[in-house]
Amino acid sequence: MSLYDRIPNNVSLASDKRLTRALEHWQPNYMKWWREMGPEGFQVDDIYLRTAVSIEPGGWAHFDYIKMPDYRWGIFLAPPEQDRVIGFGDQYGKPAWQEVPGEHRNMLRRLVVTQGDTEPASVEQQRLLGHSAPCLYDLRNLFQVNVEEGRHLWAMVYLLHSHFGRDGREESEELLERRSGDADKPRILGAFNQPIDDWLSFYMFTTFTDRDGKYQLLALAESAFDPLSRTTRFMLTEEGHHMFVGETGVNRVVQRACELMRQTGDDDARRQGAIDLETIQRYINLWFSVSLDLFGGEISSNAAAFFASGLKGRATESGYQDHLALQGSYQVWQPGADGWEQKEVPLRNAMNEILRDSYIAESEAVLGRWNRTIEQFGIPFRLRLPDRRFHRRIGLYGSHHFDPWGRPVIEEQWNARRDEFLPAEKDLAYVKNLMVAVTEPGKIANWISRPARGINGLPFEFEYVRRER
Ligand code: BYC
Ligand code: FE
Ligand code: FE
Repeated sequence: MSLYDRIPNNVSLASDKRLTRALEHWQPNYMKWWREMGPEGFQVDDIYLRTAVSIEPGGWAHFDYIKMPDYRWGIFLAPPEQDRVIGFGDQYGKPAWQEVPGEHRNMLRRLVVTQGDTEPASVEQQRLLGHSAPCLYDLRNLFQVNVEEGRHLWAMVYLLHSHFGRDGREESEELLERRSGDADKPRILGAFNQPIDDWLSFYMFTTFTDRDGKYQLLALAESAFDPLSRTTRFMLTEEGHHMFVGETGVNRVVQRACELMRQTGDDDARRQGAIDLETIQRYINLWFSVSLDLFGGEISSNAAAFFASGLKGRATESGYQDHLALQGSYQVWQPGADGWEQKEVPLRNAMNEILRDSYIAESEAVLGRWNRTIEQFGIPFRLRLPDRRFHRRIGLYGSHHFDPWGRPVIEEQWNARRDEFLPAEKDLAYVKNLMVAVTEPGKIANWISRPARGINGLPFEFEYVRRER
């Protein structure tokens, strides 16, 4: 099979010789990376996966058993919008660009590379989880997320190869060379170097970190660079499933803890082999805070430049009145003459914070749904999001300590109370200890509830992963 038969696409790959040649060179390196750094131990098994084979509504939901290395990583752009114009910034109202303007080339390449880098990073972070899946349904969902993140890498590499020439080809190779958590060649952004060693971390990551992905993609979908806008719009259609896996995953862990506490009358969920709500709270504190860092600094001249030049907008620009954002200002809590105070920041410099606000609002809604589950069991405990200042490394709050309510704490207090706020060694060890693979169809580990329904209308008992014996 020729390359363009193997790569489902709507970018006329068959007639684009230059792009085909570039991808032909890159693809074997990608496969080498996938075998080395992709899901360990499951490369020869049959997985019931969904493959996007076209952008038509039906072409999307093609389900079949497939071995992961045979997955058809495709290149898809959302359909072109006729006469699309730039929706914000200094070029507001002018025609969107089909090519990269020379003066924005470096900034744009950096955005594409940063976005692209997160995709393989997440696959690397999750590569050992298959060995401890609570059931075949979750195992399959992990792999579905992994192959789609692989496809997201293809999406960014497509942009690099078709619009950034030799630099783009070099960057594409480097995307396969950096490694999550590596001391010498780490991934670019903080959260993508954080280990994901247990399934609760995986559900937290797909709830909170994939949701950063959603908001960053929404902001890039506004881009004046039309190929980036169309690529990210198609990626967004996949993000929904990743966040679903995360949110329902955490919800099932919460549900199981409540169920066991109610059934046995024992308030100590751990004694029943579940994950206690306090530990779940500490995991939320960790993953929400590292994901908040992904929005960058509160006051950012980079963000202002991205906005001014039309490279990156706000999530859903059409929801705003003023697309120039030259006039207004934004209140940011920052160090002043007499300690911390609210101070105004020119709107364009606050774009990271504005995007973070939309993200926090949506995350609150997720917490509301988890709390409804707890409420249904009549248990008074409530989960909550930590304050945005808590446990930050990037931005204004990164060099200070705050408790989960956002109150400043001195270093000494922070050290004394750290294990109350964030997963402690003994929490991680407890959770890790629960992580034992359950591979029999229809069975599930004790610490998590069954999902409400299976995949593609199939029952929970379906054999979503068939191990090669
Ligand atoms: N870690 O002006 P500032 C996804 C750097 S997730 C390390 O405040 P800026 C996915 C920054 O680079 C979505 N470094 O920030 C999810 C800058 O460095 P320089 C990924 C950081 O530039 C799950 C300096 O600090 N997409 O898709 O406005 C699974 C000052 O920066 C971090 C994108 O990120 C950090 N957290 O914003 C799979 C979209 N934050 O210039 C996939 C593309 C900041 O001093 N990227 N720095 O060397 C961007 O839009 C921007 O690069 C950022 C940073 C929003 C990330
Ligand atoms: Fe992604
Ligand atoms: Fe994702």
